[in-house]
Amino acid sequence: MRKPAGVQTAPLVESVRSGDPRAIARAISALEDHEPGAEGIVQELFPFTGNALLVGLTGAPGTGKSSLANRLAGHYRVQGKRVGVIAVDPTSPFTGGALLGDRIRMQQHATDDGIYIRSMATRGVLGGLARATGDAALVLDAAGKDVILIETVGVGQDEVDIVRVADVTVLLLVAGLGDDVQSFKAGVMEIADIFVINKADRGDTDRLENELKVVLGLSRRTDGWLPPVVKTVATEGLGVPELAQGVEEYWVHVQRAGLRDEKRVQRWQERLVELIRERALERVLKSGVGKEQLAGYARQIARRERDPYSVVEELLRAAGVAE
Ligand SMILES: Nc1nc2c(ncn2[C@@H]2O[C@H](COP(=O)(O)OP(=O)(O)OP(=O)(O)O)[C@@H](O)[C@H]2O)c(=O)[nH]1
Ligand SMILES: [Mg+2]
Repeated sequence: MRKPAGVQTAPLVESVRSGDPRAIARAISALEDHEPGAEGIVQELFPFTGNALLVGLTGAPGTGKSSLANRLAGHYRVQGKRVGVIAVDPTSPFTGGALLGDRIRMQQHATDDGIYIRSMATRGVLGGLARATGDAALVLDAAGKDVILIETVGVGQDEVDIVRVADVTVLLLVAGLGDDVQSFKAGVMEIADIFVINKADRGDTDRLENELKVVLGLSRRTDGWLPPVVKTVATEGLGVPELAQGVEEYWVHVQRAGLRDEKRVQRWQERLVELIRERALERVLKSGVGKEQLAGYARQIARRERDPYSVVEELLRAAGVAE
C-alpha cells in the first residue's frame, strides 16, 4: 500500500522501539500534529504495545501533580523501571507558568535515559487531545517504558477522557482547597482508583481524609476495590512509596479478579467510539467546512430556519461519510 509523503515510518519505528528519545519525540509530534502518514507509526508500533502500566494522575490546577509525577518517576527509576511521563498542559492563564516549573522540577532526570518526559501542549479547538495523549502513550509503550505517568488537570470532560487511557487513576486532592467531598463532580469520584491528599504538610488533612473514607466506604465498586487514601508531600517525596504500593496493589487486584482484559477491552471500546467520532468530524472539516461555515449553520438552526439533523446529514454526505 502506498503511503502519502510525510513521515518515513519504517526507520522511525525501529528507532522508537530501541528507545531513542529523539525518535520518540519525532513520532509523538507527528501524531500530535496529524502529519500525513503519522498513523502508520501507530499501526506499526501497535503489536509491540500493551506492556506498560499506564498511571493517570489527575487533580485541580496546582494540586502538585507534576511534583508527584516527578517523585514517582524517581521512585520507579530506583527500581530499575523505565518511565515515560506525559504532562497534558493546563491552558488556564493562572497556571501558564507551570510548564517552565515542570521543566525545572523534571530537570534532575534530564540526563537519565530511562525516563522520557513529554508535554502535550496543543489543545485543538475541536478536541483530539485525548487521542493525541493515547497515541503518545502507545509510542512510549512500544519504546519499552515499563510505567507511563499521564498528568492531566481534572476539571472537564476532556480530562476525564484522557484519564480513561490509564490502567490506574490517581486523584490528587489538597485539604482546604474547596475540594470538599460533597462538591466533587460525579464521575471524578468514580474514576479514581487511588486518592492522594497532597500538601499534607499544610492544612487539616485529617478532616478530608475522614470524609473521603466515609464516602468511599459507602459506595461499592463493581470491581470490589476499595480505593485507598494516601497522604503525600510531593515536594519532599513523602508518601511516594505508599502511593506506588497502592498502584501496585490495585493492579494486582485487577489481575487477580481477572479484570485486566475486561478493563482494557472497555477502554478500547471507548477509544474506538472516540476515534470514529473524530474521524467523521475530521472528514467533514476536510471537505471544506470551516468554523465560520459551522457558525453560519448554527445561526440558521438557532433561527429555526433549519433543523440540526438535516444539517448534520448534509455535512456527512458532503464529506462522503454518509450516503
Ligand atoms: N507545601 C507543599 N507544596 C507543594 C507540594 N506539592 C507541590 N507543591 C507546590 O505546589 C505548587 C504546584 O505544584 P505542581 O506540581 O506544579 O502542581 P500541578 O498540579 O502539576 O500544577 P498544574 O500542572 O499547573 O495544574 C508548586 O509551587 C509546588 O512546589 C506539597 O506537598 N507541599
Ligand atoms: Mg503540572
